[in-house]
Amino acid sequence: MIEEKYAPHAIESKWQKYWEDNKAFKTDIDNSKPKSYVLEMFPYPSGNLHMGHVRNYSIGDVVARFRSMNGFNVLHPMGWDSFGMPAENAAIKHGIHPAKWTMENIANMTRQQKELGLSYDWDREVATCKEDYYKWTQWFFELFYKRGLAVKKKSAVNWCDECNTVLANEQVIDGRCWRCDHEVVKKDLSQWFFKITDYAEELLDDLKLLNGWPERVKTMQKNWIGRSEGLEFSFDVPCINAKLPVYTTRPDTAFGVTFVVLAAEHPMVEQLCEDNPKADEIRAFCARVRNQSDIERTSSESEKEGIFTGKYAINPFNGRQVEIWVTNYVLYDYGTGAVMGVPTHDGRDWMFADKYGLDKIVVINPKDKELKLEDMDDAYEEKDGVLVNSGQFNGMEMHDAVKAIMDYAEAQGFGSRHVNYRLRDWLISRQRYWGAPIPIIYCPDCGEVLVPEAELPVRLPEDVKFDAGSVSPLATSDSFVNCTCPKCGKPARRETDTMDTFLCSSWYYLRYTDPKNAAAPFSKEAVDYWAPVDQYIGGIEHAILHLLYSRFFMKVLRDAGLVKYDEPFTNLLTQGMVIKDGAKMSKSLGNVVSPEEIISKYGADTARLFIMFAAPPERELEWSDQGVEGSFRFINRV
Ligand code: ANZ
Ligand code: ZN
Repeated sequence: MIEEKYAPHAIESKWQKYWEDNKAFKTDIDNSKPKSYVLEMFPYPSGNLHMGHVRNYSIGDVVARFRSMNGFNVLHPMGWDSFGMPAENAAIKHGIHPAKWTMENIANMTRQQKELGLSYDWDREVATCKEDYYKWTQWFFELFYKRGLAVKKKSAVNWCDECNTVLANEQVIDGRCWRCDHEVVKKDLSQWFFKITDYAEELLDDLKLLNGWPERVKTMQKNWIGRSEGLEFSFDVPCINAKLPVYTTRPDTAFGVTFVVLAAEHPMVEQLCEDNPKADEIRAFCARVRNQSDIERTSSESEKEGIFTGKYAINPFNGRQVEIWVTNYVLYDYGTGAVMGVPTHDGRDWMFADKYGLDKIVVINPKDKELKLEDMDDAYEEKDGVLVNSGQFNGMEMHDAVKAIMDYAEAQGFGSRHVNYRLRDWLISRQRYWGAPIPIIYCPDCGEVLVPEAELPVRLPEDVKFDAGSVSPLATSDSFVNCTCPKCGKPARRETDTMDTFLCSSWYYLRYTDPKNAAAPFSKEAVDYWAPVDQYIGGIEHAILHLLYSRFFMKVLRDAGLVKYDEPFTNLLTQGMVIKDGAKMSKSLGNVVSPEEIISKYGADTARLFIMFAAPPERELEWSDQGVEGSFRFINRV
């Protein structure tokens, strides 16, 4: 029988040993060859490889080998995104130190990767939880701090009660925690932020440089950054002798305003409560709204609620006096936190006006028809039509009117054109143990002080209580917390929060170019030769998070003179999921096929061949036992 001649395990272990002994995939700078940097997203060391990993690495391995056979000098490294919560949860549950748990998982997964026969230069392996790596993550924090891009500020932040930590906006998916799916609540806390919003415009504009990225990923980033152009202008509020600025993307509807609405957090609410018989009621309403989650407040189905303040504002376009309301559907941290209400042309305002019996005025007619309020059962939101009931702007086409009305507001001096972004600053502090400590010291006299570079890394302490609750476990270590101020030498305290692990993964692809450098995160020579990554391969779930943060890092590092490129990843391939019986392979569904099982039965080449041939890399791959057997028979014949 033919099958007896093909002995995958004997062949594979023989060659894997040869590759290992001879460092077959070791790479160095070679200026005589064109370089190619091929990279798969590094994994979190959960303990075992799953088929998604196998697919990811098989695709990368094919590209890397193909390029080196074509004469390129190929960099193809592997490493570990090894800070993060599962290690800490294992410590709480089973009393194992996170470092031990992590290192054991790395050892097991490395063995599995080697059994897959992947062509990595193992001399370049990095692990973000090791001191020689997180020293540089802290160094980057300090770089951002010195450039004014790392700031501590108090704000209403996303909090997960299940994970006992704050979350970045990017980690809140439909109002829920990205990790545990728990509903996220708001808490007023003082936290560290990276000012990614300073780069909003460039992050958006430079998407056009990314010809090698899937359109879908670029669209997701574009929507996340959310640039909008409009008019900011002020209503007069005579009763308190103040101006109330609003932001609108539809200045053409300015004559249709019948009320204005404030976010519950808006500072003017308190001013309007002075000498106001309804003050207690208004304050109670605001307190209730603040406790609502963002899903409750922003979803299009959710109930629009409000309370009339009893006070009025004057529309500067037509002198009309309109009621000032406080609502749950205006967000405080977008635009000015106040909105002009135009029920006839905005769906949310329509629902709100219906509920509270507020006036409606049509100011845009579709080109071919005259709108009558009595026939309308929803707002007319199309950006198409002609102005009516709008004074000197009547009869104008709406796009022309947008410009004319903005010009008018600017000429009259009560408004100006404005660009707004939906992107918010990146919240990077976490109340968790297993991450890189933030290298800051608080001195009673000197305030916030950076740990001197020569003292990095700030090491994770060992004498901590892992289940510290809502404070960082680092706060339970006296030997860690108590220190002396590097400036004045007086007793001081260390910051006890650690950094979001997405910070560790925002620069790992640069460390691979020079992984053992003890004097710098990487040398100029190495990074200039190898970067940027020519082909990046990973899952679509990182379309915003990791890929946006890495782009931001690259731009800051470029501005600091450390790299000479604008973008980290020239070409991006987002591989499809591996599914079985119509669903994503997952433990909870019980439809997992373990790579180890397939390899022990058929060998790694069969597994890799099947994965590469069963579907195009970007598409879903349906697992098929017959397909695997077919691949095995094919290799037998070869
Ligand atoms: C009046 C109006 C009339 C609006 C109309 C729309 C249609 P984007 O494109 O996302 O920037 N808005 C402004 N600030 C807000 C806040 N803090 N919370 C909730 N909504 C807010 O959307 C801008 C539009 O969203 C603005 O234009 C404003 O409503 C609303 F027929 O102003 B518009
Ligand atoms: Zn959570």
